[in-house]
Amino acid sequence: MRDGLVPWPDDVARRYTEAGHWRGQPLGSRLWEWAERSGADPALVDGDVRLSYRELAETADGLAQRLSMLGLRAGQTVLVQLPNCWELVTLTLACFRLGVAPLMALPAHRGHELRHLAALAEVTAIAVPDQLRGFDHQALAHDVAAATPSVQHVLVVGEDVTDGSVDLRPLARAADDLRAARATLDAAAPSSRDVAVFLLSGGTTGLPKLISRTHDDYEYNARRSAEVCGFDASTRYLVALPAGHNFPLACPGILGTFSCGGTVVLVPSPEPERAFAVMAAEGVTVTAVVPAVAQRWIEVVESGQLPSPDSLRLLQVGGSRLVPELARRVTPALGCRLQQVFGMAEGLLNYTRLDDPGEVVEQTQGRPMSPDDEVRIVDEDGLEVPPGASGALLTRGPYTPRGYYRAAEHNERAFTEDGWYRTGDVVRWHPTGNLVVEGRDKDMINRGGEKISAEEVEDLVYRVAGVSRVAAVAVPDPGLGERVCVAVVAAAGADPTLEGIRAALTDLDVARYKLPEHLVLLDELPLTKVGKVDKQALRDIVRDRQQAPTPTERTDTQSPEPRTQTHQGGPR
Ligand code: OOB
Repeated sequence: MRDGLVPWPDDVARRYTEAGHWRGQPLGSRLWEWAERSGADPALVDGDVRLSYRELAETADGLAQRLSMLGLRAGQTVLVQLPNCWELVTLTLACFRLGVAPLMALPAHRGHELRHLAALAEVTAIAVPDQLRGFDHQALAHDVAAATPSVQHVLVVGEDVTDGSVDLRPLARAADDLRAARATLDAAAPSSRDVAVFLLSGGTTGLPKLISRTHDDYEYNARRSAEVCGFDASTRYLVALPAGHNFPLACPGILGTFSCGGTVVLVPSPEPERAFAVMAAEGVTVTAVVPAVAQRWIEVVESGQLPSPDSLRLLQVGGSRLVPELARRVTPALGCRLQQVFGMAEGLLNYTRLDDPGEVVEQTQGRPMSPDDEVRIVDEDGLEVPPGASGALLTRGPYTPRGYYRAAEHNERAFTEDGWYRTGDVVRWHPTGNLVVEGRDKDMINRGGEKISAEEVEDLVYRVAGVSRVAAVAVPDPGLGERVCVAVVAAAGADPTLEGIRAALTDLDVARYKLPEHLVLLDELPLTKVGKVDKQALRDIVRDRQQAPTPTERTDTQSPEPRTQTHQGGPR
């Protein structure tokens, strides 16, 4: 087993196996079970590329064989930063076959994030597109490779594969000798207790943590999700969110759809024009989105810009809080059922069920999917709160790992001694036995489902000239739920501006979604009695500032520079 992994205790693992949750089988061998069951049925659609189950298995085997000729071995890791494309799916499956773990970065990540991930996991290869939305990922991947001694290959998907990169596409085709390739891969199959995939934590401290998901636990994650969500061979699932995120990957997502013989359809983004056209053309029946996307889709239909997607039966919404008012509009506008999903890359998944009454689907975030998910809601002293009261959510279960990868110190805080994961979410039980997410006690900003660690933003802004002290908090936003606000105490004589801070962070090669969108200049930060920044008091100050007229509108100001600044025209 890899060093830095925190396994489940043996007796617990035995229990999960006896219960049938864990099958003792690597995900790569499931691939061939699927192919034998659904052979000629369509498995994957990406534009003009269509792969049947048999073709998918053969392509993954061929790719696995060629990656192994490049030197990739079981126990290694590949940093994967690909957009939604068939190559991402086949590469993931090829890695499963080899026992190589794909580490799922997001297309929005830049050098700051990728360098950290590549070093932490000591990745052997990096897989990127040549270009994406005008950004040169290939050049960035080579920069990261140069800074990371373990990296041996940059694998590139695209037309413009430069010298020194490996063109991935020609590798992703069936092996010349199908049987031999399959037999060799079967013989070297990884243990089901090994890491299948690394997911990223939203992170509350510094840079993202790595979540190791084993073949056993992730296979169960996808298969049980598919059961709860009523997936079957007629399911046509649209991947609209970034495919490396847990939600579209395995909740039930791509792997859950494969587990029951349905079809996975890929689009590059949830942008409605394209997504709706593909849904119509491919007869998509289910998809997963974040609330900000659900809102946009509802609006384009309600305003008559686009007809509602006819074939859609189920819309899964999760990743951040869905307000009941928006939840109520889903079915009338989109003509499909709503399912709320409260999940996390760390494991625990809660779903409203398909036969739940409207009230439950609109007002709660569902209940755990597994009979062996354990949930506790506790107060500040770690004691269970009375039924219906809100408190901090702790969880353990058959697909919630007992620790982050290579993060011993952090694990002491994030997990209790007896293995409960402190989710950082504040929840309560609804009388119907479902969970309601009330808020969180973790220092994180949830920007339309994209999780941003306040501490990471603070660490970065501290590096900007003219900043003496900084604290990052979320400010409410009607579209995205939250945006990043930084409160800054300027250094003597300095006059930091929002645009200056954004430019400095861009120079540090930080993903764009983390750039602060509001700045509040203060003479001092509010502190708690023990001298820590009082984030609650700070949120109140920020809210009051935003409600007050801006200094430029005031007549009594001496300051030529507004004290509260908001970024205009940023990405939605
Ligand atoms: C999903 O996973 P992550 O790892 O990006 O983020 C997890 C965190 C949760 O701890 C919670 O704070 C928040 O995102 N969250 C929600 C929510 N779903 C997630 N907050 C309120 N309401 C919800 N429905 O976001 C994720 C993973 C798998 C499936 C769905 C979402």
